[in-house]
Order: sequence, then structure tokens, then C-alpha cells
Amino acid sequence: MKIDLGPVSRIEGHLNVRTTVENGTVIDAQCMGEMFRGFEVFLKGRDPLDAQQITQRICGVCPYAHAIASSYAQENAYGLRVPPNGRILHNLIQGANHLYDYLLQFYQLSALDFVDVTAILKYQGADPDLVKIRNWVKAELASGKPYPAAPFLPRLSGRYIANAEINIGALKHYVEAMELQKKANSASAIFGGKFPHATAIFPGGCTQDARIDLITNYQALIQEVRNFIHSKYIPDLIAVAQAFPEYWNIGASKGGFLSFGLMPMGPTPESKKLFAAGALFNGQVTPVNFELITEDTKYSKYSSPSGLKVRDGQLTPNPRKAGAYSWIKAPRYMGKMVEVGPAARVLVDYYQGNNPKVKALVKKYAGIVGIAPAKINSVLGRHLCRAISAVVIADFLLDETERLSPGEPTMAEIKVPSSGEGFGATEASRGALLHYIRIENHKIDRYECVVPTTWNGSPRDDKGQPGAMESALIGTKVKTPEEQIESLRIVHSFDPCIACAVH
Ligand code: NFE
Repeated sequence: MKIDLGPVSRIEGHLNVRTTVENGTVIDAQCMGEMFRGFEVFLKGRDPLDAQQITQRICGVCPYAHAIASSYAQENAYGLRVPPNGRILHNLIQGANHLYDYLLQFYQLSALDFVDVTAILKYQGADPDLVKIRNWVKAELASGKPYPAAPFLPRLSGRYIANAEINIGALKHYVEAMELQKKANSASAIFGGKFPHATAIFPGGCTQDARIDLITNYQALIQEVRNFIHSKYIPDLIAVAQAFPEYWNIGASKGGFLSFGLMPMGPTPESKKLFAAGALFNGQVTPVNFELITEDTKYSKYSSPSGLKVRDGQLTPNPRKAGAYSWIKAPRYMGKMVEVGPAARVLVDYYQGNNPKVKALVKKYAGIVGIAPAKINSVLGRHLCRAISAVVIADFLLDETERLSPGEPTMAEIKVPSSGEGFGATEASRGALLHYIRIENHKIDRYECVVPTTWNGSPRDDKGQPGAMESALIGTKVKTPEEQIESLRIVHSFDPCIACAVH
């Protein structure tokens, strides 16, 4: 029996997941990106220095990642040497955005897959947020509406957390997390400009100065976010993991892992990074080579040739193409399917032995929840790796602020050459992000983005290999095939963003 799970809610953009279920098992899954955008088409012919501004509009969740990837690509194309302050401010703006995004993903986009919201009806206390939620849920349930108390209810059939205290605590944190997201965004805005589309991020650094008052404001905000991560986010995550241990064994993708590395600690984007770059197959990490990336289009709604390298990328929409089922292309590394995102970022770093803190945190949290690092390839593993990323990044950002030199330059002088090309790669919160720019006659001649959800949410490639999310869904046992809370939990663990994926 074929069942469409779309439109999938609590994600960004329009995604359908078409499943085929037999005897309570998903035997096939197709991820269908259901929108077209065309950024690469309309970037052609523009001033190269517009690229880090325009590409931020790909997404309202991870705009800074696009600005950073575009800036790195242009820095490479222009041969810029960024002053230390510029590199650090890039990191401070981007890192705060990661913290915002992890809290959003866990509380607003995933927690309600596990938390029993109806527990609030038992709440007897006087916390104003919880009283408000309780009264609202009660009134909605009594209203006779077909979908009362959305987005909290209605729920899909399945088991939720049983402990009322944990459920009620999680709802309180659901509300608090939004305040902390605001603080993380305010921290980014101090140097980057108003969220979501920062005007201060440029190739060569940042147009804002590294003033001491700005630094202390930034530190205070990140310190508050860090406290929340340690006191609420991590304990809530562990509570979910302990209530649903079966999800260490559900939702493994069936390929390799790819990370482009996050936050350079030296003068160039290629310097040693907080999280290492690498491609991971069978426990072996190899250096990333952008020339090994190709994009297949057999099942994508484009008539552009299949298997092109990034620098040759083309985008000719063909909505009625026979056999095509998605607006997302199918990027592959060495012709192989890979998962990108928090699990890839942590596993690549772990196996490479790059950051001792990452290794220690994997061991610590794996110990607390009683799993082996290999189980990171799972629904809970992706959630755990977001939390590990949050802990590592929050500490790093506070350290980075100490390395700023107030009064020193924050920008390199920019001279755009008449022609040139450059790759820029980073880790967006959802994973490996690559921008490529080619300049001719001072204008953008070609621009290509290979985006995290393009990897994870890809359709089949020309060889018929499923994308990472498709592969994670195939084989899943589902108790109620029409609803499939198990499949939804898998999809949410990838945190897909279709606006980015189709760009
Ligand atoms: Ni629109 Fe994004 C992130 C990027 S995902 S959210 O993180 O790049 O494809």
C-alpha cells in the first residue's frame, strides 16, 4: 500500500514522503521536494558582491551559513587574506545562528513527536506560561474543532513520554527555548545586523567593528544560551533518549558521511577547524575533494545533464519530466550516497581525532544513555549530535570573543577581479554546504550551491541509489501505516529544509 506522509509539518518548505508499506514495514520511500526556486539562474549576470546577500534569501533559518559559504567562495576567487578579527566575527555570527537553530529544531520541530502535551491538563501549579497552555488546550479540546490546539494537537498514534512531570517540564522549556533563540539571534545581530538577513557579513570579514561594548553584550547573551543548553536542553534530550531507547536502532542511513568542517581557527577557510572536514566511509576519513562531487538528475525535474561536477552545474527546470519525482537534485560523493548534518559532523571529527572535546562528549553522553558511538547513525544519534555541537560551539564562541582585538581591522580591502572562480564550504546547522562562484567580466557567470538537504533529501541517483533520508526510512517498522509516527520521527531527525534543498 502506498501512503503519502506529506505535506510534512514542523519542517521548512514543502516535502512529501511517499512510502510503500507491506506487512507493517516501509519497503520503499521517495522524498519529494515540491517547490522550485532557481537562485542559481537569477544570480547569473549580477555583481559578485551581491552573492552573499542574495543567497541568504535561500533560507530564513540558516541564512548566515549561506552568507559565510558565499564569502569563503569569493575570498578564494578574489585571493583575499582576511584579518583575524574578520574571521572571528564570521565565526561569532555563524556560531550563534547554530545555537538558535539547534534549540528550534529540538523544541519546536521535534519534541512534540515525543512529549505528551495532554499531560498539561493535570498541571496544578501557578507558572503563568503553563497555566496559559493548560487553559488553552482545555478550551480547544472542548471546542469541538476538527483540529483543536494545533500545532500541539492532534497527535499521531503512538507511544509518548509517560511521566507527567517530564512532559510538563518539556512544555515549559518549549516556551523558554523561544526566548533563548531570540537571545542567540540578538547575539548574531550585534555583529551581523538584524536577523535573518545580515548585511554585515562580507567576503573579507565583517563591516561591524570589534568594539568592547559589543563584545561584552555578545558574551552575556551567549552565556545565557549556554546555561540553557546545559541546564535544560541536554537533560531534556537525555530524558527523551531514555524514554525511547529503540530509536538508537531506528532511522540509520545506509551510506557514508560527509562534513565540510565548521569554523576555521586560522586565517583561511581551509585552516584547522573547530569541527573537521572529511568524508567517512567504513570508519575511514579522507580529505574532502570538491571535484569528487557530482549531481544526478535522472529523477529530478530538470532537463540539465546528469552527473555534472559542481563547477559545471546547470539548472533547466522541466516540471513534466517523465519518471522525475522531486525538485531536489541528487548529489553524490565519489558516486556514493552520503548523509550530511550533525551526525556526520560529529562522526567525521570523532574518527579523525580532530577535537578532543568532541570525542570526550561523544563518550560522555553515549555512556549516560548506554550506547556505542556507532549508534549515532540513528534518530536519537542525530538529536544527540546537535546537542554535542551546541555544547562545543557555545564554549568556542566565548573563547573566540577573547581573541578579538578591539580597534584592529575587521575587513580586508576588496578588489573584485574581472574573472576568477572559488569554492566556499562550511557546515550549516543541517550539514555540509558548498557554494561555487565563477566570475567573467566582473559579473557572476555561474553560481552553484550544493546544500545540506539536497544531500539528505535527495531522490534516487542515476544508479538507483536512494538518498540518505530515503535509505533511513526503508526497512522501518510502522505500527499504524496510515500515520507512521516512526517515519515522521526519522524525517524530523534530519531536520529537512526544502527551501534550501531546492534553492
Ligand atoms: Ni534552510 Fe540550510 C541549513 C543550508 S539546509 S536550513 O542548516 O544550507 O539544506
